[in-house]
Parts: sequence; C-alpha cells; structure tokens
Amino acid sequence: MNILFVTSAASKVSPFFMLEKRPPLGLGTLISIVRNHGHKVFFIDNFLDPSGFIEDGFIQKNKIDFVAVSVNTVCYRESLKMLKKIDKLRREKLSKVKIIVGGPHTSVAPDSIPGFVDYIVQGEGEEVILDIINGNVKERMIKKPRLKDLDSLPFQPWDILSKLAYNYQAPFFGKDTKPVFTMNTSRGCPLNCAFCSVASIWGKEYTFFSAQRIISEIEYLIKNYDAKGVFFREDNFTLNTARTREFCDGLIRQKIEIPWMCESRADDLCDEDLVKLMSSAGCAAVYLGIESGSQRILDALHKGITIEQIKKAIGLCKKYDIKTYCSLMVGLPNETYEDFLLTRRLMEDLSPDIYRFSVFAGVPGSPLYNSLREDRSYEHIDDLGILYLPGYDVKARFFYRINSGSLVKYRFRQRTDYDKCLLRELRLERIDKIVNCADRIMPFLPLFLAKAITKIKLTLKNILFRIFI
Ligand code: B12
Repeated sequence: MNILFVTSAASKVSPFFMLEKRPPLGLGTLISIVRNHGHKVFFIDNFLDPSGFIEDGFIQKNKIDFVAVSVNTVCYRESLKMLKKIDKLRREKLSKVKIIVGGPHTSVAPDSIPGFVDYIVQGEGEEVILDIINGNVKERMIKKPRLKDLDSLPFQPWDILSKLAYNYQAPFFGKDTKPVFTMNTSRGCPLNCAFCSVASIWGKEYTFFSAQRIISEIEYLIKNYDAKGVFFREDNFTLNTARTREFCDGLIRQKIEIPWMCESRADDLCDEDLVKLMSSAGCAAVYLGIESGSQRILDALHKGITIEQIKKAIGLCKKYDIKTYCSLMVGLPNETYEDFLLTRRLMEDLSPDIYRFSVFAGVPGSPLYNSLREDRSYEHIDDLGILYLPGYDVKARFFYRINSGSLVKYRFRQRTDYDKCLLRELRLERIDKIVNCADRIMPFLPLFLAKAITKIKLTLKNILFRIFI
C-alpha cells in the first residue's frame, strides 16, 4: 500500500508561537512502523513548509491509498481546508484515497472532524495504524488502551527527517553545535496543573522509554548522523527521577559525551545530587515551567511547586553550570498587578539565563479551560475554541513586544480596535512609570513609611490596572 503522512500548515495568525520547526516525532514513529511492515511511505510536513501537494496531483501521481493526517487544535483551520480538498478529489472521482485523522485535536474536539473522514484515531496511533491499512478496523472512531512497553517502538525515521529543513539547533548550545536532535521519551502526566491539557489528551498514566532505550537511540544518532546534541522536547523529562539517574549513569559509564537539554520542573531539581549528576552527564540547560513568582497563583494553578523550590532549583543549576530558561505566564484569572510584579522580581533576583512571559490563552481540554468555559468568564472564544480573557490583547502587545521585539504571537481578532489597544498599552506603561516614581525617594524614608508607601503603590497599581486594562 502507498501511505502519505502529512501535517497541517500553521495558521497565519495565532496566539501561539509558530516559528519553532521540529520533527513531528509522533508521526515519525508511525512512519517507521508502517515502513517496517513493507508499505511505501511518503511524508509531507506542511507545518515546516506549506505545500500545494493536493493541487499538484501528488495523491493521484503516487497512487496513494491512505492519507494519514496529524491534527492539533491550533492549526486546525488549515487541517480542515486540506481535508476538504482531499475529499473533493474523491467526489470528482480523481482518487479513492481513504482519510485517517489522528493527533491531539482528535481527543479534545472529535466533533469538529467532518463526516467524510474515514477513520478518527484518538490517543496513540501505533497499535491501530496497521490494522486500518490492512482493512481490519470496522469502527470509524478508534481509541486503544495506552501502550505499556514504549521500548518496543522503532527508532524515528531519521533518514527521512534528517534531510528536511527543521531546526536542528538548540538554545544555549551555540550556532555551531548542530545537528541537535529532538527526542520524546515519555507520554502522559500524573500531575494536576490547571492550565495544561496534556492529561485530557494522554490521560494520567505516565509511560516512558527506559534509560537504555534512550541511550541506544542517542548512540545511533551519533554514529549515523553525527549528532552534536540532544534536546528532550517533552512535557517533563525528569518526572521519573530514578530513570533520570539511570540515564545519566549510563551516559557516563558508556563514555557518551554529548550535551543535552530537557524540559523539567523546579521540584524535580531540588535534589543537589541529581543536579550534579545531570551536569556531569552532559546536561547543559533546562527549560523550566515556572509559571509565576506568586505563590497564590501557583496554588490556584495546582502547579505543585513553591517559590522556595524555584529558588533552590535555579540556585543548584547555577552552581553546577546548567543554564536555565524559565517559562512564565501572565493574564491568568484573578491575577493582580502585584502577582506580575512578584514574578518579575523573582526573575530579577534569581536571574535565570532566559525568562519569557506567555499571555494565557486557553486551549481546549485543561481543567482551567473547562471551568472558564462553564462560568463564561472569558471575553472571546474563537472558531477553534481557544479562550481569551479580558485584557488579553493589551497584555499580548505589551509582553510580546517587551520580550521578543516582535508581535509574532499577536492573535487574529476581527473585532479588535487596534488604536484603542495601543492606547491602553501606553496607559499601562504610564501607570508603571508614575507609580514607580515613588521608588526614588524610598531609600531616604524610614522603614515603616517605605513599607506603607509600597503597599499603597501596589494597591494603586492594582486599581489602575483593573480600571484601564
Ligand atoms: C514537542 C512538542 C512540540 C514541538 C514539536 C512539535 C512537533 N512537530 O511534533 C514544538 C515546540 C515545535 C511544538 C509546536 C507546537 N505545539 Co506542541 N507539543 C509538543 C509536546 C510537548 C510533545 C509532542 C510529542 O512529541 N508527543 C509525543 C508523540 C508520541 O505524540 P503525538 O505527537 O501526539 O503523536 C501520537 C498521537 O497523537 C497519534 N497521532 C499523531 N498524529 C497522528 C496521525 C494519525 C493519522 C494517527 C493515526 C495518529 C496520530 O499517534 C502518535 C503516536 O502515538 C506536546 C505535548 C504532549 N505531551 O503531547 C505539545 C502539544 C502537542 N503542542 C501543542 C501545541 C498547541 C503546539 C503549537 C500549535 C503551538 C505551540 N507553539 O505550542 C505548535 C504546533 C506545531 C505542530 N504543527 O506540530 C499542544 C496541542 C494541543 C491541541 N489540542 O492540539 C500540545 C498537546 C501541548 C498542550 N498541551 O497544549 N510542540
């Protein structure tokens, strides 16, 4: 059989960052499985590089039997256009191709998938893809139990992926350190962060590659593709600390010297021995989901970490020369200006190597999303079901301009009055400047007066923030 795997192009305007182009590793595993079973595979990554493959007659020319489309919510507008065009080919009797759809969007919004799609796969695709191709599946909507043994999965089809123009570099590794390969070694999350939709896509069960399985693929990448670094691009690489230790010990024992970085949490990195071991094993940087410097907000988000843990983790990383990237959120429900100031102050005090703010926009599936939708306490909901809270626009302009110097994340909203938005942004800056004037006289005041002024200052900012923004 001839199987075409495709991703969707990015939406032209989106509240999310769309410029990081990395290999789609979920689709990659499916490609390896299908190819290993003797089928001919084709792969077009429209997210990397939008193509006119349907208009160009790719499906007819290559006699494609199945087109397997990976969909996520944020790119779903483009997915829908693509699916409709494929179905048009069939209606015009130009092809009899069958359509299979999978990926995170099928779990959070299955009803949005058009009736002409032949198979909708929720969750993991490995167990089901061959059954569909071999004609052994009767249902249209399929969800299999979670895989128990991820080690049995084949390596990524690196021969295909390494030839495409993905970002094969990583922050902190330097421009000359390439290729840096991304890996995904775990699935699901048992934690309860209110803003995260991973549990609704994957469930709470946490499955993972063994340390040795990860090391084998790294060795393969070094040997065959001259890998110069590894970037574990997954929710939380260090969740299973026993595995992290085993992985580090394995790299050291097998004398594999390669820099790597991973996504992690502050609570995992409060163990000095572990941080030291990670550093000795080549960990060059960690990407930390800090979210906020306000304990009140962290608790409201059920993040399960404390400010003390954040301080300790970043301190240990510095001590053992592991670079830190802190990811932060603003624009959360019930957040005050003081919460933002606490976050900024924490970052200034700890000075991680990089910190970035994202303005909260709700993606379907998270507990926070569900409650905001239920209470109708959002300002706007777009055609993809993404929620925006009051003040989103002005915060997006303010924070993204400050942090990235560009407005790449600015969302599309027909109702937006840009002038008004700019005006509010200017007001935000002015409020900040005027109220901060008091800081200049602070050092000359007695402590009790300085404390009182600080309190008044924050209250004033909170009031102005709420009135104007
Ligand atoms: C690494 C990652 C990235 C990387 C790499 C993305 C890539 N090219 O794969 C980068 C940083 C580039 C990225 C970008 C984005 N990401 Co991202 N990303 C992730 C992360 C952390 C891991 C993805 C992964 O490798 N998973 C492991 C593999 C095995 O799973 P998988 O890809 O889902 O594939 C499995 C199944 O879904 C299924 N499947 C997938 N496709 C298909 C197709 C068919 C036909 C079938 C049968 C089955 C099937 O089978 C696969 C194997 O079991 C996930 C969170 C998560 N835990 O999943 C978020 C996540 C997928 N990303 C998300 C989002 C929103 C984005 C962006 C849209 C915006 C952004 N900047 O964050 C862009 C879009 C990029 C794109 N088109 O892929 C959301 C998607 C939410 C949703 N409802 O759709 C997630 C779930 C995070 C979240 N909770 O919000 N991301």
